[in-house]
Amino acid sequence: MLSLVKTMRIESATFTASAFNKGQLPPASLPEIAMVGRSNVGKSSLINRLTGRKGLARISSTPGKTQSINFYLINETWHLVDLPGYGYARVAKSQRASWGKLIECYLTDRSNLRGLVHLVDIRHPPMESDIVMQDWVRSLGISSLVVATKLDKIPRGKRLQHLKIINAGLRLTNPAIPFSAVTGEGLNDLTEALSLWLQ
Ligand SMILES: Nc1nc2c(ncn2[C@@H]2O[C@H](COP(=O)(O)OP(=O)(O)O)[C@@H](O)[C@H]2O)c(=O)[nH]1
Ligand SMILES: [Mg+2]
Repeated sequence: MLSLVKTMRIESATFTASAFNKGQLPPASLPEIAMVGRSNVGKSSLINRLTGRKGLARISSTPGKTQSINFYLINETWHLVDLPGYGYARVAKSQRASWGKLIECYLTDRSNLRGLVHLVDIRHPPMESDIVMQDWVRSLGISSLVVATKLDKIPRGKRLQHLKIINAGLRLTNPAIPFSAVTGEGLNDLTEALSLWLQ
């Protein structure tokens, strides 16, 4: 089907700010699209693939590294926002609580938030923390979509089955977008969805 949406081209992408607490959040003046998901699910990799800038967001093999909310200015007009990973057990409890609080602050009180991309790993059924996050986002009335990451790690013949489990587990009405930061599969569907939010 011919798409009616003119998919955005990302001409420029620059890191603008990190916020470790509510007071450090930049003014809510530009439209924002945020990424949320468990530690290590592939948020930074998705941001780098989406923007075509390999080193823009730090990719870490050590889960639980990103403690801040990171803001990236796209095309001088909107912010892509990388939220701290949730659900990683091996960090200090006090630290975990403060990340939770920061995500909560952001998601409950950000007037310029146009949409939230919720990332889950296509290899596994949604975890309890993913289900809680999805239900909470829905209850807040935030526009959201789910991206199933690391598509390249699942053989083609098994992908549909994995997606079904994710769609059912999170009780999605709009199915998850399968995505690979390695191959770029799913990138067009994702950018099209983001373009709609930014219109
Ligand atoms: N094969 C594969 N690996 C990925 C993909 N996305 C992320 N990874 C890997 O998963 C790990 C965590 O990625 P990262 O983007 O830092 O996750 P974050 O903690 O959610 O920001 C890194 O080792 C990445 O190279 C993907 O689409 N395919
Ligand atoms: Mg990251």
